[in-house]
Amino acid sequence: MDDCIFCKIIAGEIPSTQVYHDEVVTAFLDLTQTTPGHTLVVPNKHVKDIFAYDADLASAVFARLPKIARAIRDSNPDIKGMNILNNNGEVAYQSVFHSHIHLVPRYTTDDDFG
Ligand code: DGP
Repeated sequence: MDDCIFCKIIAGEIPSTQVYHDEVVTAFLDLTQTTPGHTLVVPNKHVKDIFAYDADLASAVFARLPKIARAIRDSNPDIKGMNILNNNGEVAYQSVFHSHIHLVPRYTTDDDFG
């Protein structure tokens, strides 16, 4: 998609801090860094949202999450957990309309912990 910011990131036309890439997904740091290490896992194929996935793409994308999540966790001993989130549609707070899964590392030092 010509005007899709995530397609441009995947193509290397816009810089990002990439943490993982293979033939199915690209993972890069979210600009907003809700917590340090906040990562987006994005299908290389442009799909708007979860409603546009077929079963094969869903299997391929979601099967990669544990490996990427472990790599993020293992990068920092202070990461003790992780929120995994996926927004679909404007009413669900999706703001970039190329499907993506948020991996948000959680720390015992997070402000709201405890
Ligand atoms: P969502 O609201 O679920 O659609 O999340 C979109 C996320 O994308 C949001 O947390 C910020 C992030 N984002 C938007 N533009 C860029 C960008 O150009 N680069 C990176 N790395 N992240 C972006």
